Amino acid sequence: MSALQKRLAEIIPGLREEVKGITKNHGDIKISDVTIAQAYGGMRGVKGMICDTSVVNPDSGLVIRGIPLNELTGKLPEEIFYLLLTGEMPDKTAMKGLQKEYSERAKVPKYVWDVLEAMPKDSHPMVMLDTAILVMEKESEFRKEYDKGMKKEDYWKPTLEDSLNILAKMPVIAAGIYRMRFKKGNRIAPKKDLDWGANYAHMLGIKDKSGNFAKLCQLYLTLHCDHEGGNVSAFSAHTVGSALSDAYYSLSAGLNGLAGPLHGLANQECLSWILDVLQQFKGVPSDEELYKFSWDTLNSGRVIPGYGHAVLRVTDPRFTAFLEFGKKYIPEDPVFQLVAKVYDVVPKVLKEQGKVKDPWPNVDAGSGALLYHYGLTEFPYYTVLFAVSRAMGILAQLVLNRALGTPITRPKSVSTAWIKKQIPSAPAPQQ
Ligand code: CMX
Repeated sequence: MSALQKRLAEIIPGLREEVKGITKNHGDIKISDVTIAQAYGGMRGVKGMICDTSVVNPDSGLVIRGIPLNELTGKLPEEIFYLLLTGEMPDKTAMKGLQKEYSERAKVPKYVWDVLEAMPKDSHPMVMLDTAILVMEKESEFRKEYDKGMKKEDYWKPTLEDSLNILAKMPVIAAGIYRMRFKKGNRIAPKKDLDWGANYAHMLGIKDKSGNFAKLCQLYLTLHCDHEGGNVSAFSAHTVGSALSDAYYSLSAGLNGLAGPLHGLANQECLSWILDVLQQFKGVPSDEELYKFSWDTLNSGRVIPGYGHAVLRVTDPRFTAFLEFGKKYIPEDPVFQLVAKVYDVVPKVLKEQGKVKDPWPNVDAGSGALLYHYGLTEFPYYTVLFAVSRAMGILAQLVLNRALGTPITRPKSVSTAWIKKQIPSAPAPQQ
């Protein structure tokens, strides 16, 4: 048993006791009210589920296990996955153990490549990634053990096995998709001595003598790892997983949600918008030109991708981390310069329009420009990078939910006819 499995086996009984005690002794305490507007409005702000891996504070952004994101930007994704699961940073032995697990489990079954190669040549890279994960479902240790009659308190163990198997293979599959879909040549095999993020950069085959692309990959994988439990991808995976569908079904479902333009696909949309601006103005426009272009986007009924958030009400610290990376490594790049300029102009435009609750940039506003600089110019691929990282949070949440025996998700829906009955009738007009 590796250090991670061992540590979880030590922690989980205490977590179960804690949750049992809270629900038994304080289960009646009310934590949320729901208005009609919230019921029609995507349940925004309704507190109705638990997620211990991370919290998103409207006024400061992502906090992972009590640590603000800006204190974690230098960490390796392996450390982050350990932290998400256990609430602790791994020591050297635990880290090495996890890296060894990834390395031993990285071999992708041949049928995955056969399926990917049989897909239409113009399939979206996210469709390819989600298909690859789903087609591997037959490998699920959870399903095998469940079919054998495993005890409920053991559910988390094969779920962790499935999660490690998926995470080990994901960069290999994701890089393979990049090379296949964009005709970059043969797949590149992983190297045993590289960490998870550096290996992904290596397998993508992006030429970069400076080594900064590998640093960007590490940062990218760390920043996108988790964003509490209610976002579309995490919540979809949670709901599917709550039916005891295994990690392959759950993650694939969650990532299908990530592929939506209002969620993870916004990074591809965002770069496309930035490049449109550059093309229209034949370079970085003036503030006035950008101001007008932004208003034109809004007036044509479209959103400005990369701006706004369902929970955040400040600049996303993940955007800040990317901005700092750009300022340090590629300050002269015109696409990056435009991203920085958009940050000066667009919040003003969105505030003037007065509709958005959060006029500030989210994670997707800056990441594409950095990838583009290093030669990863195929922006339909960007959400795949997001997905490889977000798999860590989704799978960590699934393991913990299995450990706690979280029941099947089943909120109550109501009809508009029922809603109308809740509305007090207006007093009769006075004669
Ligand atoms: N540009 C233009 N209009 C925007 C906007 C933007 N960037 N962000 C929000 N709005 C609009 C909404 O469409 C909504 O308009 P209607 O009232 O006409 O429907 C209004 O402002 C109020 O929306 P909100 O309460 O501020 O935002 P929501 O919680 O409904 O939506 C989000 C959040 C992210 C979907 C939205 O801000 C958006 O569409 N942003 C652009 C896409 C994007 O960057 N998505 C990535 C988010 C991060 C991620 O999950 O990956």
